[in-house]
Amino acid sequence: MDMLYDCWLAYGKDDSMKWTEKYLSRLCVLCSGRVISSAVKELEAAFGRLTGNIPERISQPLSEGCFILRINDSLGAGGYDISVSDESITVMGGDENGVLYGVFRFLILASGGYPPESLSITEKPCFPLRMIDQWDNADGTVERGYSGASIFFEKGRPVSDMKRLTDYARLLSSVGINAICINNVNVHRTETFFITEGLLPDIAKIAGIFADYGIKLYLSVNFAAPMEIDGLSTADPLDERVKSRWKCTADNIYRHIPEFGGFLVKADSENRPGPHTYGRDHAEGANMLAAALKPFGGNVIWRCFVYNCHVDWRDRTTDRAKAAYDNFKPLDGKFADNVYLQIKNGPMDFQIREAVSPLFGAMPDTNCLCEFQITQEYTGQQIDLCYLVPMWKECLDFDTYHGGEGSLVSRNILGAAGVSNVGSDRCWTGDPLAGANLYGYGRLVFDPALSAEKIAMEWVRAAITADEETAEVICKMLVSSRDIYESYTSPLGVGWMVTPHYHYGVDVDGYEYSPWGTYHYSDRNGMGADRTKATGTGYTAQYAPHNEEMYENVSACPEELLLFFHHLPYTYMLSSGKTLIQHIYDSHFEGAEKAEELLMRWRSLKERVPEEYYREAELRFEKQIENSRQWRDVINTYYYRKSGIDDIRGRKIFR
Ligand code: GCV
Repeated sequence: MDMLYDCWLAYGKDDSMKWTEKYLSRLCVLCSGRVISSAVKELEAAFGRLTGNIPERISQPLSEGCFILRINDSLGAGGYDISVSDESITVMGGDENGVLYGVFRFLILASGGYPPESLSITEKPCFPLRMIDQWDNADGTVERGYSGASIFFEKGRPVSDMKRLTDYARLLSSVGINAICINNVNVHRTETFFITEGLLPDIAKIAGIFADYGIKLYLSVNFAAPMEIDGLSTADPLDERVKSRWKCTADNIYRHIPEFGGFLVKADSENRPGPHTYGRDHAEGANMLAAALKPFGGNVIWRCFVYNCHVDWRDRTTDRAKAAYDNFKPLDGKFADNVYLQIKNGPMDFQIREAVSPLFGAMPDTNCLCEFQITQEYTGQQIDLCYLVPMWKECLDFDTYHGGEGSLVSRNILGAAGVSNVGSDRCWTGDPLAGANLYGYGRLVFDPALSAEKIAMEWVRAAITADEETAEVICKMLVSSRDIYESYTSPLGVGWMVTPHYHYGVDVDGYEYSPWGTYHYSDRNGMGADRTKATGTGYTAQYAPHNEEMYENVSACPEELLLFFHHLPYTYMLSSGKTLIQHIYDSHFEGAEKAEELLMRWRSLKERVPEEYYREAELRFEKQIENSRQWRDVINTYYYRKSGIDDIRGRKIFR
């Protein structure tokens, strides 16, 4: 048994699921298909782990213990029902995927020590599209990857060993993921050719592995491919030659991969090509690709992460936060029905705290998806502990008020895409505790009503220990970790004080005079970006009236976002009775203390968690402490020097 590698599929890591042997010894499979075969393999693997034996296959349910699989359409796509009785366990799925999800759900909970009486469950996915985006490059690197090399590509080609990919497909489908885009949205030269004859057979092998687990494969494509591959002089989406090239491309892809999902596109963003070059808009660009895929049932997923990355910091009228809405809102209703807009959770870029993107709910006549970042680019890079489910949940639960009270983001989207945190490291995610984010992403987008605590607990019990007391401690560490990270990095939603480009560690002014549009505007009197209509960039007007008023009005603005929306004096009094500057000092001192407590709490578990887990995580907690101290001292010194105001508690601030 290799617990790091097994992640949350560590069946038999202790005695918790011994009671299931009686059922797993006989499998009665009353449905068929490639995904059902994967469900059966999983049950066989679990039984093999527990007993060393292979289950018997029976054609009729028996009364002395058996495991039954069947399909019942009424449960809906991806839905399932698990029922546990003295005689049998039945997993019914609304379709093949539903059966597979039900099997995994049962095994994960049973191996986490959840008792039989709690395992009779009926669930169905909230969204039809539950996607993972890899930012993997053909040369084996991973953009913003902190877990080793790519598991998809090496030396310019797709990998040939499918073992690791099969296990990845198992992990993803076990939490209900049904789509994956396997290459980086920044499509470089080699990856541009993934859609051509030379590479499609290899891509098709990968697609087959994922299809066995009910997961459709997508590719990120280069909008300028007709020029780069076919030598056309243009990539204009309205040019007939361009349209025809994409049609041939789609035709050829589906010949190799009948279950192909479609294209993911980053266009006119961060120097990537796109329709703007030809005076066309995003709808014209996306619809052209959508028309090529439509006959085969494919989709275009078009990213809304579009902004000017060459702004002049002197220009106070431009606000990067406004860009996605400004670009896409006017196009509502103009996209084809197989186009999905992928909107980042916040209007900037995956900061530890941002407002929720104003585009959610603002495009009622367009298919929208929410994009989350599971890989911890700005949130600790799988060194600092940062369980992200609470943040994603806040976004899905956010009331947009478009269409009246109760218009939650989760009701305005058809799915989600999460940027993967996985690489070739033994434990998949660099920090083994970051496995909670991958698991949590899948669970949350399957059912946004779940609490972050419940998800964390399920993961800890399945992946680390079913011992409730130990699991409780780890779960609390996870659930508090986002607030801790935030407290020593980004006061009150200001963001962007990270080391430029690398994005780990503090550099308060690193981005302050850059072309990226990411400023905190600190001066000797105060700090924060004024995004109000009254005196600032007018970003608040992109929200429905209820939210616009809340953000516009400094006393109604949620405190954690104060500096995201307002420029305030250091002497501004917060509801806690502290001044802004005192809050900054306190939060950074406390954050660094809490980072130390994390290590202490982890050390208290030394004898109670598997050794390999313990070691990998301990190393990272030690680094987190150093990181948090550096943040504390740099930020506190910086603001002391700017403001000249002392810490009322007289703690050590370097002058
Ligand atoms: C894949 C940020 C990241 C980039 C990333 C980009 C995006 O800017 O730093 O690495 O590129 O977002 O989401 O496209």
